[in-house]
Amino acid sequence: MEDTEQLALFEAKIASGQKIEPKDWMPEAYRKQLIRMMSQHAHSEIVGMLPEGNWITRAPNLRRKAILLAKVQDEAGHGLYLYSAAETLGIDRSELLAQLHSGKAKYSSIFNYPTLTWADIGAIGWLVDGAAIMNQTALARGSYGPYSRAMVRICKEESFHNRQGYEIMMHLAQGTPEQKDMAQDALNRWWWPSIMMLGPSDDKSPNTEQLMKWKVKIESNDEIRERFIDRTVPQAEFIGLKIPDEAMKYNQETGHYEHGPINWDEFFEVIKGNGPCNAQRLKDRINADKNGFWVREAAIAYAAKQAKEKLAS
Ligand code: BYC
Repeated sequence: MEDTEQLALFEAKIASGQKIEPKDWMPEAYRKQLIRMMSQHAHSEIVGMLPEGNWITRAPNLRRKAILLAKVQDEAGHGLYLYSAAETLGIDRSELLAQLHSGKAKYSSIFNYPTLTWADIGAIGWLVDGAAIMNQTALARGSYGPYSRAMVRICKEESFHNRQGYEIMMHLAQGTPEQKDMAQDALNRWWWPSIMMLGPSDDKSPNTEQLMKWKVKIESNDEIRERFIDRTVPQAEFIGLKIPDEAMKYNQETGHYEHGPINWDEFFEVIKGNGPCNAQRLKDRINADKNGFWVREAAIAYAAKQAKEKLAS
């Protein structure tokens, strides 16, 4: 078939809500955009393990430690589903990881901020996983089959992460004055980066228009941000914490909260590599990759041995 005919078929499928599957014809730009977005997403999952992993040995009790261990392990699993889903587009995960390690590929801006206290672990679960779910429940309705299906399970796990984070914050907010201050301080530091992680405002987002036409993105960055803020502000009020935005107010007419100006200069600096922890995160990720080499090699050798034995039997 001619490309124009194939393009018409592809567009008709998307318009009728059918999924695009790996063996279906797709425009090269669609494939490239998906690889960009899905690999960034996968990288965010495994880089996101680093700031949380820092607190596994310092969790305040055994129960918290077990929960945090399980959460960090879940993030590795999310990376695994997403790299596998990205590979269906004809790229190898070793190439994707090489792009991450060389600094060519991005990962979420949010993980370039430090986790200074235990309350930061609560703030990440509540705010970062909370923002991620808002985005990912929309992505679960997206047009590329393997990505949208990966999102379904990821969202279920992120909902649990979100609750565990909020529960940490609720506990601290009801604790001693020092604990409440710690929770408020974590909220002060994580609020703005969390609302920025949903991507630049729509007027500064070059990819949104095309991605929405292809139904890869179902909602724009600002639409998702609005939903996240509407859901989160009452949660902060409920546990007696204050959103660090003097301009934040509820608009009775629209039924939405209005926020103060977002520091997009900071966001663009962070995604250029100049955030507080970019260099550290990349260094730690590269080390994790090197230190895990023997594990991957042993796993491949074991799988090959098993396959050989199966053939021989
Ligand atoms: N960080 O045109 P735009 C998690 C880039 S992890 C860095 O709006 P798009 C978790 C963007 O790539 C969840 N870069 O882009 C894990 C583009 O640059 P390039 C992470 C960002 O794609 C462990 C430029 O800015 N979630 O939950 O239409 C522990 C212009 O942006 C960011 C995902 O990755 C950012 N925040 O929309 C705990 C979701 N935002 O590539 C929790 C998947 C924008 O053209 N991704 N940029 O050079 C998406 O949904 C979309 O890619 C975004 C951006 C909404 C993030």
